[in-house]
Amino acid sequence: MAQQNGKSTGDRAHEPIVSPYMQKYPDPMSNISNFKIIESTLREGEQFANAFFDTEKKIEIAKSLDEIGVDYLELTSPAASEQSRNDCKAISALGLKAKILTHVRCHMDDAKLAIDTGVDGLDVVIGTSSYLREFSHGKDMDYITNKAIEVISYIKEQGLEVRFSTEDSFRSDLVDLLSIYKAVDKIGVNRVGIADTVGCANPRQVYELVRTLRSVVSCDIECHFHNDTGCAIANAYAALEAGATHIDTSVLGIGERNGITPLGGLLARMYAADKNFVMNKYNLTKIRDVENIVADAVEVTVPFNNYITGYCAFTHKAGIHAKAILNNPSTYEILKPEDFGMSRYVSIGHRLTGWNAVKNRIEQLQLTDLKDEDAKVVTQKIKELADVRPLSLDDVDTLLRHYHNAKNEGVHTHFLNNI
Ligand code: AKG
Repeated sequence: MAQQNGKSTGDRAHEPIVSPYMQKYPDPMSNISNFKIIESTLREGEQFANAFFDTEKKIEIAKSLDEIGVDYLELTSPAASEQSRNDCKAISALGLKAKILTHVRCHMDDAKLAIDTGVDGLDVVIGTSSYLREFSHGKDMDYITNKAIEVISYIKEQGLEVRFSTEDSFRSDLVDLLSIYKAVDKIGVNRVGIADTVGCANPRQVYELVRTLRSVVSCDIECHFHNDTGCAIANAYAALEAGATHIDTSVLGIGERNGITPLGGLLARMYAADKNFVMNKYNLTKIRDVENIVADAVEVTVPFNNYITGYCAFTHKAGIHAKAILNNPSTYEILKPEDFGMSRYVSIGHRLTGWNAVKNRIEQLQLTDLKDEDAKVVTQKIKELADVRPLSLDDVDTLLRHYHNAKNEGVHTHFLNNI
């Protein structure tokens, strides 16, 4: 870390019993307190530019995600390659708590191949926007609907769970979408999927589409959001509010282009909405482990401002913030770092520092002879020095210790004047 910090000791004695961030009134449409995660690092994540996961790495990631308690793992199609097919078999045979899905084109050959791998279910997809119909597969809506019915019926006959999704949903014709979802709902598909394939949707559009769809189908609704315009988490939240039941995520959000809704970011958002639900269902302290595994595997560093695990996610700097945080962390935190296996830091070696934070460091160092007045004069000295360059925690500690010794010898004023 570029900046060294002192750990705070604040408590939450005055924390309200009911979280102020929760939905205030019951909303029968909303699933923010009842949703499932389809974790797609081993499918969408494989589409990230740097990704290459060998079987061993896939198993390590799968087990790590299973420890968090995600509901499903989605794997690359067995039609992609021989190794992808073997990996579907290997992960299905692990006996994880999460259900195993693989993601296939809306095609009988792919469906047959996938069923033979031992997965629990198939996520079937086909493009429905005019872009994809014209420039990708070249099929019209009648063909797509008939093919969807054939493939879904076959998968159901084999006793597997099946989801049908329209790729590029937000640039597809609404009447086309609702007609095909209605048709597949009628034959008993388990879920329909909405995909913001190009990351063009905003939360309001998501809310409207999911809400409309909710009134048309009785099956579950899964949503998949790309993050090209920075809305992937907000869109997932809006989808759940509108009645979606399942959200696709990947670790660190990795995926095609700049990826999709990140697992950690979604869990942070949902924790703020319903902490009890999220904490009872998911092991939040394991997020950092899986992020480190994936970051390492795809040769990226976890971003400094990453949700929850970024190095400054729980670092407080400004003197006013530090004072309040030390009295009660809820003043400037909606996420409790301990709930995620993380620690809070109060940064003190800079010119924005305040004497309360310095006093807190004095207490941590057990320099009990130093009083408030001492903390105030040393704070002034830190500010003076930090106007030239930021100080490390070591620098601050050394200053405090030397000041403490100088005070015991009665020469502390002289000491400070001569630095
Ligand atoms: C996308 O459309 O971006 C996908 O990756 C497919 C999503 C889906 O299967 O719903």
